[in-house]
Amino acid sequence: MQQGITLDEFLEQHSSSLPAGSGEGIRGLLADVAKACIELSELVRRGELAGVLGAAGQENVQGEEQKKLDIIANDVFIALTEGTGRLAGLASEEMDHHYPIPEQYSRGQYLLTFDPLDGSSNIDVNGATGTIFSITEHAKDAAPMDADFLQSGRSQVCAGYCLYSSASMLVLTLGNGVAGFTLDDKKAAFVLTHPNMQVPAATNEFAINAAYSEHWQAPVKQYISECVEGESGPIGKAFNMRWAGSMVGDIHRILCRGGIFMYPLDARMIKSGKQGKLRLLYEANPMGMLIEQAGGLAHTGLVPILDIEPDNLHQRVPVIMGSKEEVERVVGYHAS
Ligand code: AHM
Ligand code: MG
Repeated sequence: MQQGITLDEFLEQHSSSLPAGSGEGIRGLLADVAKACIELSELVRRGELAGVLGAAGQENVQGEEQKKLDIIANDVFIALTEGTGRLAGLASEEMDHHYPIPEQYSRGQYLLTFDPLDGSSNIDVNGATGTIFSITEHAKDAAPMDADFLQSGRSQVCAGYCLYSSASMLVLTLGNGVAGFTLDDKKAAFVLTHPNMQVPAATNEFAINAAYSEHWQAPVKQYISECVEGESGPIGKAFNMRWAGSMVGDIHRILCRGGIFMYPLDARMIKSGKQGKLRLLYEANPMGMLIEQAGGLAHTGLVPILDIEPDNLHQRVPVIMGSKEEVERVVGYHAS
């Protein structure tokens, strides 16, 4: 892969990685997604100057408080994709049901599922945030229903995220490795800076919100206490801990230097009938595809994330992903 080429040039060179006949449509769609990410990057950077900070004063379908930027980000994505003829529909964390393409526009053959602004509790404190997206095919002529979005992670044609941080970066997989592009603000274009991103198999860095440790289940309690025991413990390594408060921030670090990220099932979730915190379609599947494509593993503790057959648009799952050796260790603790 040639560093310094733009996302458009990269997509032109790599369209053979995409399913036969889908090259043009996917390239156009990814260009639309990139445009939306550039618009959001500008808004995030301007922050209070753009009047985008703070709460929106309403909740999403999952009862979570929405920030102004959650809603703005959702609207930007819809506005830049609905009239292109490339999408059959969109679904996001911020909408109760999928968004059908309005009748005045032609319908395309792809479905876009996305988390418009991940890590939204970081917005008001200038922390890392991001947009996560996943593209699947809609192989029917009829307009999609919610049920058409319920495709397993293995069906994703491509997936990625845009990180809004000290630099904005778009990280993408077309199912043939992972490439990272840095936003050149001056050119308003993403430029390939991180070809062939790989998650090292070994790591000594974990990411988990340790404030919930009293609620964790036995395998996670065991694993983290062994990490904290360091060199004298059973793993025999001194560990470091990081928690960005934004999955995009944490997964980006893991794609750059390795690590294990966990948002496990815990006793509070079980009590309230939830199967996890992170959403399968908007967060776990796209990030799982990126991590697997970079040589890592993405698991719930019981099954590989990408093998799950979704049963609900807003389904939540436990998430354990990153460097292979440590994910295998935690999965092993679940098995025993
Ligand atoms: P969001 O999509 O509503 O922002 O929620 C998902 C985020 C993840 O990015 C992050 O890993 C996690 O929630 C942080 O949760 P917590 O505040 O419990 O640590
Ligand atoms: Mg999120």
